Amino acid sequence: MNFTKRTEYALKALIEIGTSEKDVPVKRETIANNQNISSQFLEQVLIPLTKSKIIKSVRGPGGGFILNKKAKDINTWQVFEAVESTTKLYENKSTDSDKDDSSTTQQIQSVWDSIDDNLKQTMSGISLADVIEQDSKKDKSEFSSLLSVYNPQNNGIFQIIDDDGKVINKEWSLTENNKGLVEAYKFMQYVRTADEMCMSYQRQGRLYTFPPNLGQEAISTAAGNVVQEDDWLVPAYREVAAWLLKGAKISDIFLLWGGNEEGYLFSGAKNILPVSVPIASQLLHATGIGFALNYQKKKNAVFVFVGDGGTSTGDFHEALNFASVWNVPVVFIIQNNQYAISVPVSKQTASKNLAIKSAAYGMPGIRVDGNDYLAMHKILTEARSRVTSGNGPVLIEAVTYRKGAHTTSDDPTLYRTDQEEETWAVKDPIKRLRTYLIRKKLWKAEDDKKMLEGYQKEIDAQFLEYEKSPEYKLDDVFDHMYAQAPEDLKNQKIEYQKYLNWARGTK
Ligand SMILES: Cc1ncc(C[n+]2csc(CCOP(=O)(O)OP(=O)(O)O)c2C)c(N)n1
Ligand SMILES: [Mg+2]
Repeated sequence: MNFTKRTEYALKALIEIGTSEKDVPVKRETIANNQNISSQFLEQVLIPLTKSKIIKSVRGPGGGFILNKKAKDINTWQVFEAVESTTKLYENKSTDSDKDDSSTTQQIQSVWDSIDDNLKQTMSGISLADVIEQDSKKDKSEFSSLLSVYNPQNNGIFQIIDDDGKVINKEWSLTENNKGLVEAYKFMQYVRTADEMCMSYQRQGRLYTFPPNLGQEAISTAAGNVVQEDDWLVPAYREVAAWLLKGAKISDIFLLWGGNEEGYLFSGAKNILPVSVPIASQLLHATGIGFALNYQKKKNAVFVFVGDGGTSTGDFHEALNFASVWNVPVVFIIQNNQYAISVPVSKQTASKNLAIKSAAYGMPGIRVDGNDYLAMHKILTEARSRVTSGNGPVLIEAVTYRKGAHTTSDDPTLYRTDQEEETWAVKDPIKRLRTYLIRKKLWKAEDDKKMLEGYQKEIDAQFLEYEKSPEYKLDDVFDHMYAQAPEDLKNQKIEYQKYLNWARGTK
């Protein structure tokens, strides 16, 4: 038995007994599963642990033993030290019988002295209970079973309701109750109303730009409802519902697309990052936050968004690679809305689908119908449960369709057909959930009108309020990038000032 194996066996044996509530000896078979029962094991592992008072009594070779203290009070350094130093003592004794005990002890002492103090401290900080917990980690979520049915290798896609809102998949338990589904429907309608109004404000020159969420509301509403207060939300730029449900205010969204960086702060929301326009850069931040959560031993998740186009970036590869290597609690959500501006997903990748990319990184991946709120809520709930139990990251490809333009600067009629838009119109996420609720008598068709009118009034009142907020300073836009602004930037600032004077009707 070599140096590390001895400690490993000792730890395994202690873990076994540590998981038992009662003061019973570890079973003979348990030890047998870990090593060959032998007098060597008794001498090199069990007796040293008895001498160091970690074990109270040993019942014959491999016959079991009883711990002296509770497992949580024993640290791994104590086990290491007990097993290794005492074993050395035995080995030296048998090979060099002339040496007396005191010189052997001194020799051993000098070995311990040379061991790096930092290592010793780290190992002393890890209790056996931590090791036991890590050892007993299991995926208690249904994620793995879902994965075995909807394997991206077979191009499977997880759905609960069809395009007509009928349940087509009864075998999976629902994670959202009726009340939750009605609230989700209302909220998706609220977000769509805000979305349409932002497009209109931009056309009136009251916002600078806007990337519409139209058609993708189920994904971010589900994410916003699954993300917990202490979880982290790492946005791209097309998931307004999730930001609002995390605690952002609609005024933040107006500020943001009105060009005021104050909007990026999402000041009322806990554990959220700013919107990220540099494609896929946010994925690296998510992996870093996941690493920090593990380091701090926190049991929270990170939810991060990226588009189908974002999967072609180097950042996507780097973030997913290290997320898996470091076993971080991150749920990567690809909103596959079929386009990156005008580039269709067929020109984005030669892979069978986007979820399958997870295989290369050693993490599970699954395709989900992103226009099916019930399926999205289910998969994100299971994913959260899985990652927060220490099982590493997951990749979710939410298949959807960007019904609107890329942003207010884009014209999709130049690169896609009416026929394609009509095919996707029947899959609209709000329409589907609405039909489901009406069929189940949880919603009445006639209740929409009043609700939508109320939302319009509310949003407009908030927009008028936002328009009263002080304008950002021109210096904020130009003055913080360089200590000495280059000439072209100085000229841009002058030009921009002229434009603002013209726009405001002043000279
Ligand atoms: C690093 C980087 N390169 C290019 C751009 C310009 N750009 C803005 S959005 C976009 C397309 C992104 O498509 P996708 O990832 O599918 O997200 P979607 O807009 O469809 O939600 C591009 C290329 C950018 N913002 N950042
Ligand atoms: Mg896209």
